[in-house]
Amino acid sequence: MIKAATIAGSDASGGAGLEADLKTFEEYGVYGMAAVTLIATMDPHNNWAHAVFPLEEKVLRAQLETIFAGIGPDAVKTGMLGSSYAIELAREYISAHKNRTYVLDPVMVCKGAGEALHPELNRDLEKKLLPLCTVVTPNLFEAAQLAGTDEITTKEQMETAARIIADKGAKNVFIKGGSKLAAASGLSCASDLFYDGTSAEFIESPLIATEWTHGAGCTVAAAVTAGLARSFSVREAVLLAKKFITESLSASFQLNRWVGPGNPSAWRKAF
Ligand code: PXL
Repeated sequence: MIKAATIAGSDASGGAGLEADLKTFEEYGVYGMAAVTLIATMDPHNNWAHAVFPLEEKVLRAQLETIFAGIGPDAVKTGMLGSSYAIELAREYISAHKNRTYVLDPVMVCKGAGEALHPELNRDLEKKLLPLCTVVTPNLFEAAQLAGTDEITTKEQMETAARIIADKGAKNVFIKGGSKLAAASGLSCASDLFYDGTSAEFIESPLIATEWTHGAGCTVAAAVTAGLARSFSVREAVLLAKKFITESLSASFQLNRWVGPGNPSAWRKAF
């Protein structure tokens, strides 16, 4: 059995975080494991305000022992880490793992825009995890943070950021421009950028008109992870992940008045 692990936060609403990762792994026929870094909750009595409850360092270490020493994943993904000890533990276990296929989803924000959740951790993540990863999957906000550039609103700026991020140690960079880039630069398609350290390639899909995109970033990165676990090349894994998220978002739905996720099972009908 092919196995993948996610080191990520739990999203109690089920659409993002490790819940999205495990659903996606399952769709790829990959056995999923999870080390929970924190639990994110949303308050229905206070306009869906987010709260984050980190798990203790020893609880995270015990889970990583289970997964890495006890089993051994074919690929690993990190999502929301939320503390400097979670970043350090991820570095320790991933760098010691002999089969190091690692997707770094540098989760800094929940909604793909706005203020970084833990700005003080961004540098730590860049120093300790970026040089370890097979591919990093930032959205536009995270790409600008990692590259140290101004806000990214054009394809040219995306390409510049990808080159800077690769220079900082990432072997491959996949920037999720998606609907945000389309809105910022008036495009009619969802454009993402794949950069393999040598050449940059825009990967485009029709823009899906939905506001229910919760968890889309996590799902894309999890799909890349599962593809790599199945021994696809990085480019193949990225191309398939793009198809996967397009189907998922085509079947997105509203959960309540605040939030709605994609549906990762939608590709069963499409392929
Ligand atoms: O979509 C980013 C994200 C990642 N991880 C967790 C989250 C969210 C957004 O809500 O809750 C646990």
